[in-house]
Amino acid sequence: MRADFDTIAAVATPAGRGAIGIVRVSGPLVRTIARRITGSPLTPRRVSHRVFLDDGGQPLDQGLAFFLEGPHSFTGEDVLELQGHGSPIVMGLLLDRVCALGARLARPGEFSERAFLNGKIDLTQAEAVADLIGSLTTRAAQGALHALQGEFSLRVRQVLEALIRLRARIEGYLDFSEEDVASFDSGALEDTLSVILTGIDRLMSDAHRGQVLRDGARVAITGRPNVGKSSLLNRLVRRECAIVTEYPGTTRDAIHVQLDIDGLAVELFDTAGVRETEDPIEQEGIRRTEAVVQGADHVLWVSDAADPTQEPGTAAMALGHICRMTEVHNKIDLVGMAPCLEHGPAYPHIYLSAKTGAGLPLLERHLREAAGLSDVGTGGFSARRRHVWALGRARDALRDARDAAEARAGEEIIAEHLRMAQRELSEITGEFTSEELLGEIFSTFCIGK
Ligand SMILES: Nc1nc2c(ncn2[C@@H]2O[C@H](COP(=O)(O)OP(=O)(O)OP(=O)(O)O)[C@@H](O)[C@H]2O)c(=O)[nH]1
Ligand SMILES: [Mg+2]
Repeated sequence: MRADFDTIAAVATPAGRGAIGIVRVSGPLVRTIARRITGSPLTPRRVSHRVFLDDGGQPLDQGLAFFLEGPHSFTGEDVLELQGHGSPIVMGLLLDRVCALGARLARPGEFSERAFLNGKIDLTQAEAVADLIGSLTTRAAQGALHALQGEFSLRVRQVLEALIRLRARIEGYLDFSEEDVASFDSGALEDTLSVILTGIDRLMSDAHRGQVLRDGARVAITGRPNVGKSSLLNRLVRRECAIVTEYPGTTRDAIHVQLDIDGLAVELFDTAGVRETEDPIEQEGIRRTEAVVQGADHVLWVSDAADPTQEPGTAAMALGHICRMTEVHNKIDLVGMAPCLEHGPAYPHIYLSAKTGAGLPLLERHLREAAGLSDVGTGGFSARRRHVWALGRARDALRDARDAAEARAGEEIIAEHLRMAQRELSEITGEFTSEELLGEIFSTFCIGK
C-alpha cells in the first residue's frame, strides 16, 4: 500500500433512489472515520449493523458497515463501505460526514486506479472492471470478466517473458562478446523470433475479436428511396421502430437503435434514401446519410430485387470511404426467389425479404462473421482498441528484429527492436504507461469505481 495516498470517498451505487446506497471510502483515515461514524471500532471482514452518526452523535441513517483491512481489499488499502438507504439525500449526508472526517471526493475511476497503483490488478484488469460495468451484451460481459480474471494479461505476459528471455540472451552476448569467441547462434535467434511472432499474431487476432466484443459494430442501412431500408431495420430489431410507407423519401432523420445479434452489439442506423431532390429537408437527410456511412464499420446497401432498373451497390461507394459493404437485395417475395448469400467479386450479396423475414438469419450470421465473431462461444476476453494498436506496434518491432536478424544487421540493432517491442507490450499491462495515458484511461470510469 502506498503511504503517500490520502483518503478518498464516493457514492458507489448509481444516482437516483433505490433500496440500498453505498458510500465507499479508501485510504489511511478509514479506521478513524469508521470509528467516528459508527461510534465504535469495526472488526475487519465482519459486516455489522450500525447507526451512522453525525458529529454531534445524532443519527444520519442506519445500515450495514463493512471494513476491510489493507492489503486485503480491492484497492489494497483500508476500505470502508457504508450501506445505507438508497436516497440521494441520505447518500449526500453520509458523504459529507465522511469528508468532514478527512476524506476527499474521489475522481472517476480512482478506486480502480489505486488498485492498479498498489499492484492489486494490472491495467488490463482495471479496464476490464469498467468494461464489465459498461458491457452491452451478455457475451461482452463474459469477455470482460475473463479479462478481469487475468486471461488477457496472462497471454501478454507469456509473450513478454519469451521476449525478455531472448533479450537477456542477446544482451548477455553483447556484454561478453569481446572475451567470448563463440559466435551468436543466429539460426536459433530467428527460430525463437518466429515463435514469438506466431504467438503475438494469435494474440492480436484474439484481442481484435475482444475489441469487437466490447465495442460492437456500427452498421448503416443505406440505398435509394423506397427499397425497404426502414422495413429492414424494423425486422432486425423486431419492432416497428422506423416509419414505413409506400412513399419514397419517408425517412429523413438518421434513426439509430442498439441491438444484440447473438453477442455482437450492433448500433444500427436507418438513413434517408439517396436521390437527387429539391426538397431541402430531404437534402439535409441525405447529407446526414453520408455522415453516418462515413462513420460506419459496415454498410448495408439495400436495393430492390423486383426492380431491374436499380443501380448496383457500387453507387454506395460514391457516399465516401466505406470499410465494409454488403448489398442487400430486398423484396425477394415479389419475385419468388429463395434467400441466399453470394460472394461477388467486390462485396457479398444477400437476397432477402424484410416483409416476410426470409433470409434474415443469413444477414445476422453474415454480420457476425464480418465482425469476426462467428466462432465466439462463451470463451474469449474483451479488449480495447489501444491494446490492439499496442500489439500491432510490438509485432512491427518484432518483424523489424527478424528482418535485422535475417540481414545479419548486428546484435545491437536486433536488441533495440526487441526493447521497443517489450515497451509496447508493457504499455498494455501498465508496467510502462505514461501518466497521461493512465489519466485518460481512468477518467472514463464511473465515480465510485
Ligand atoms: N413486398 C415487399 N415490400 C416491401 C419489403 N420491404 C419493404 N417493402 C415495402 O416497400 C415500401 C417502402 O418501405 P420502407 O421500409 O419505407 O423503404 P425505405 O427504403 O425506408 O424508404 P425511404 O425511407 O423512403 O427511403 C413500403 O411500402 C414497404 O411495405 C419486402 O421485403 N417485400
Ligand atoms: Mg425509410
